[in-house]
Amino acid sequence: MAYFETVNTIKYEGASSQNPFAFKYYNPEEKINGKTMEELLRFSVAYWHTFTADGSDPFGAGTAIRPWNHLSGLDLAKARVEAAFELFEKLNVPFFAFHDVDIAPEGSTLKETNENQDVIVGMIKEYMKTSKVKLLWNTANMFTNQRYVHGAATSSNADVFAYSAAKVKKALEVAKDLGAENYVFWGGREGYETLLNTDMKLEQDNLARFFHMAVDYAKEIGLNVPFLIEPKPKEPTKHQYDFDVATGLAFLQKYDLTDHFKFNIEANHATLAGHTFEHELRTARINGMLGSVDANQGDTLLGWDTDEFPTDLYTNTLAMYEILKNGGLGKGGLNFDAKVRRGSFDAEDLFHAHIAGMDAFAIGLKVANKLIEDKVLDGFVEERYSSYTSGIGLDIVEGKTNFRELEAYALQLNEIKNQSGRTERLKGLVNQYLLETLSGARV
Ligand code: XUL
Ligand code: CO
Repeated sequence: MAYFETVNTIKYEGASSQNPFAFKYYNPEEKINGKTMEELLRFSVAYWHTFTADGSDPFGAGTAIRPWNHLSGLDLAKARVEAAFELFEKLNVPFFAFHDVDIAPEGSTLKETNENQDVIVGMIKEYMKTSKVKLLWNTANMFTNQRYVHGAATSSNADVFAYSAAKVKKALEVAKDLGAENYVFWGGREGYETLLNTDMKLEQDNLARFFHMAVDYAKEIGLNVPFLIEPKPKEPTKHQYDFDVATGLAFLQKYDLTDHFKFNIEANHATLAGHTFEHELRTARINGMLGSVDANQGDTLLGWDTDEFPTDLYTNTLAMYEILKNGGLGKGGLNFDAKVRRGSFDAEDLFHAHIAGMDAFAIGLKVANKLIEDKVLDGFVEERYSSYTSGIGLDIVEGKTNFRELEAYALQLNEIKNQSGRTERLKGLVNQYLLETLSGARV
């Protein structure tokens, strides 16, 4: 049975196409520096937003019209798998990602929940035998159920810690079974509401203990994939422990976990933390910790995680700039942790949304690649820091000087001459590259 009957396979038709169900810029086979767009962008569909969510928000009921709405329980879960593989194929995406509870309903006991998982994982495995789509990552949802009211691995209740361990144990087995490329930890409730009732040190020590146990178990079952921490500053907690990349990195360093973990960086989480998306990507990149990306965007007028499809060309360009500078995403990908707006309730909107996001990232890739090829920013940055390539600057970076020598040097300086940072000139150049790449004037 077809769930999306009105939509055929989405093909690349080029920028002049007027077909709403065609890619205008994303051409999976087009090569950029020897690699195809498909290999460089590694797009992934988020199961939870696309198949499980119903368009409800804290103020209103679900609006999404989906061909599986009349079903429930395991029948619903099975229909979603069928629909998912139809959509993956029609969009020609190479990856998908899910939480345990997205794919199968929770039972009344942990044992029953695991049995439900087994049924659906078995079905997904069958589909994966004949489909090219792979699992970018899976994760355990340890935030929706009431039991996580005080957190999961950072709960004040040791029974919840144990239950959470059982959930991640199962999810790691699923990752192994389905050949996942990564495993993600998003600590939605690993934080606090008020310090008045919180033993912050014990909670953070316990989180580290939990991660070490996960590393040990993965080793035991032969699951050799990067573990990814997904930082977010808040929501649903007031303060989430892995606030941003810098905070997460300090945590991983303190608890000797850097060998096993990298970061899954989400654009909307970056902006909630008061950073740009590219800041978080850069912080991870320069520390060798960029693992994967949750591709979406927020809204500057809204102070929460709106998870919109990433259509902002400027931001996507700067994001792709960091990703290319990183030498790509390795085993990571661009996972659309993004949902159609509540008013976009038709099933076909799922296609429009992904097409818009994929095209927008393809543009970002092309522009970023040109900026790098022409050394537009690199050339400027190199020149800007050239004082560190000779004389006193070289002594500083080579660790060959000290305060006494630097004072002697400063005392004989008659004048300090700075150079303009040229912010506006560079912003203008990025715009020029964007427009010229889009119009085909710069190829
Ligand atoms: C929540 C969020 C999650 C993670 C996976 O803000 O981003 O969906 O990506 O748990
Ligand atoms: Co996310």
